[in-house]
Amino acid sequence: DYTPTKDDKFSFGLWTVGWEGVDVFGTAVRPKMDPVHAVEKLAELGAAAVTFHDDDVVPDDSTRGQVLERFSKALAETGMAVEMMTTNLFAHPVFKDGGLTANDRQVRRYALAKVLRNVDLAAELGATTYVLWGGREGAESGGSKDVRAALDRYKESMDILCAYVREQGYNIRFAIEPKPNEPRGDILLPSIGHAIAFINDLADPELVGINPEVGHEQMASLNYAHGIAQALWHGKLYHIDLNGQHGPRFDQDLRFGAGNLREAFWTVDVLQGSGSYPAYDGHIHFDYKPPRTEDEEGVWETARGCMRNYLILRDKVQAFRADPEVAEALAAARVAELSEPTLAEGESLDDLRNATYDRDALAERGLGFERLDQLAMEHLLGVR
Ligand code: GLT
Ligand code: MN
Ligand code: MN
Ligand code: MN
Repeated sequence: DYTPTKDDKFSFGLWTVGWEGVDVFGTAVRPKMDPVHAVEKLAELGAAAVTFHDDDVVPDDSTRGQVLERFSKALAETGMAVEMMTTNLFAHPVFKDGGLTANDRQVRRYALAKVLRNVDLAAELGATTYVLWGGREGAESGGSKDVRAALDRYKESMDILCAYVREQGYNIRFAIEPKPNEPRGDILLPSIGHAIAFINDLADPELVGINPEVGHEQMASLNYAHGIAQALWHGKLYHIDLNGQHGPRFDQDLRFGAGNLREAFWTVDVLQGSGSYPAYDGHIHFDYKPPRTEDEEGVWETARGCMRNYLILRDKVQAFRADPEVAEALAAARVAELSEPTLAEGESLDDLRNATYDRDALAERGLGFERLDQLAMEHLLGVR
């Protein structure tokens, strides 16, 4: 009946259900939510873990210890884990030109110190992933940001953070979250591909992967399911932010399954291990915003919806993959043939060059992709 349990490994950012609804055009529509209440409620709904920014939970003042104690007690009582933590390097005005890549060196030093302090907290709470979303790392105009210098500074910080985690012996990996724009006009590391290329130039690339968000890739008209498949291929999918988005427009952060439902289906297919590839085994993490129209009951409805939609889609994907007619259509579409090396073992380039190819006959063959896609659609529509 699509009721989640802890084995499903669902996880929520505390800033998601806790979003008060402040947007560019309006003030808060919901009161502040006590993080302890959010943990209790999410546990009751079947989630296994929460994630948060330092500022979502722990104030930067003398009450820090006390607040943490109360929060840890709630985690223990509900059996909820903290699987990921992150740093708020975007809300305070000090970060108006970014954190780790701000032009102002003092701001960069402050930002790095803020991350370091919370990496300690993440280790203490048992989080194994530390996310860096650089929403303010970017520019609105051409001359204001020396992109190559900014990347030098980004790398400098990541190298310092990796060395620190090694030194302390923490069981933590970093995950960079790409986004093309919003709040900055143009954000650095705007897509999955940009981020992976950057990571490969770090001193300790093994410690750094990515945390791609559905809507962020779709804002750039990119295919999320393809994006995470490539990230898995590189061994870089360290974490995920699932949500919903209606194509390229402002960041909607809808609940998972809303917006581009077909891409949600293929996303779950990739995460479940499509074809011969292994499944993603991290937490199924939701990063969305309950729309401003909702009161608290509506907020829990959206949280329930994220998990139910994942479970329903998981069912649909499994049924699709188990359907004999789908197996036939896959064979007709030569999908498995793509796993055969183009040059067989022992073959020379001359074998390849000297073979005869009946170009017209090859060109004539249809691929039958539409039949395969129609079958997927019918599973998704619930008529198969
Ligand atoms: C912010 C952003 C998200 C990021 C969060 C992590 S913060 O809500 O919109 O996409 O994942 O820093
Ligand atoms: Mn996100
Ligand atoms: Mn988003
Ligand atoms: Mn968001």
